Amino acid sequence: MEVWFTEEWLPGLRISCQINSVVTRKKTKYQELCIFDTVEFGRMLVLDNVIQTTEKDEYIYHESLVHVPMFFHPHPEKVLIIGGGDGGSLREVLRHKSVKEAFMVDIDGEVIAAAKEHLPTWSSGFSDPRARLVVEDGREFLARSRSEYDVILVDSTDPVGPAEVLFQVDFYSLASRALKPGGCFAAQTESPIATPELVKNVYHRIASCFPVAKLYTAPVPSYPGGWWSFTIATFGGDPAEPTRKPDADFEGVLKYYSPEIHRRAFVLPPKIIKDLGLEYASRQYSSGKGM
Ligand code: AG3
Repeated sequence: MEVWFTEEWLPGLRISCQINSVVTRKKTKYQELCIFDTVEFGRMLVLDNVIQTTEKDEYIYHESLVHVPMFFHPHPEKVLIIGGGDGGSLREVLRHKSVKEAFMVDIDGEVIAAAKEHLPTWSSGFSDPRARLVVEDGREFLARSRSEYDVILVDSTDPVGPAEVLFQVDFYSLASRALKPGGCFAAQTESPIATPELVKNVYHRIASCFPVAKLYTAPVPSYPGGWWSFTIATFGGDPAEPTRKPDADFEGVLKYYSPEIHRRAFVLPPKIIKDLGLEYASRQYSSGKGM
């Protein structure tokens, strides 16, 4: 008998994946957690029926979310990840040898426990002495921080349920206050194809709290529309231009990120620039300066 998992991407559009086995399935205090072994995407984490991360394409998402801000920052030492309980973002952060402490604050300790047990590819950083795992509401954690972090990353679920607060202006202004001068912020900001209105609103909320905010994208085949956005925000400088390259200060081999991909991730097609109201991006075109 064939078993399939289906996520509703949009009313009228679903994605289905055939499952080889159900690794675990439980109701946590916050959400329903499932880990499947799928035929095409390999191991997959699903929360409340929404695909969070898959073995096949997680490197594209995590390397994009993490390395664009981390290679923009000249010397990131103290990093905060909000969400990201599977560990994929933490794993990537810890590859930067400059990092002395990396906090991962997830509201759901059962996601962290399940990742430790069943998602070893993602959670390999949990045992690193620089890792600080905290089970708490990310907004509350942030509200206590002032000028503390070099980089803050938001690796959240979609803006429904527990993650809704992580998409509000109030949260972005707490993030801007929690960064050191010269710090930078990046968040996953949903699908420019499936939910452009949402991406537009979220981008502009972030942009209202920082002097510089830019949208960048990457293909993530298991997420709605297959194309995903991220927003990076800084207090100055152009985040599309990395200040460092992967070198001796970086551990291991990259699968998606390169300095070239970094710059190109910011190049957006005219329709997205217009639909999302990203005037800065068309100015870049018309000035003839490219990226
Ligand atoms: N966080 C982003 C997941 C969003 C997926 N949305 C969807 N499938 N509708 C993923 C966490 C990975 N560390």
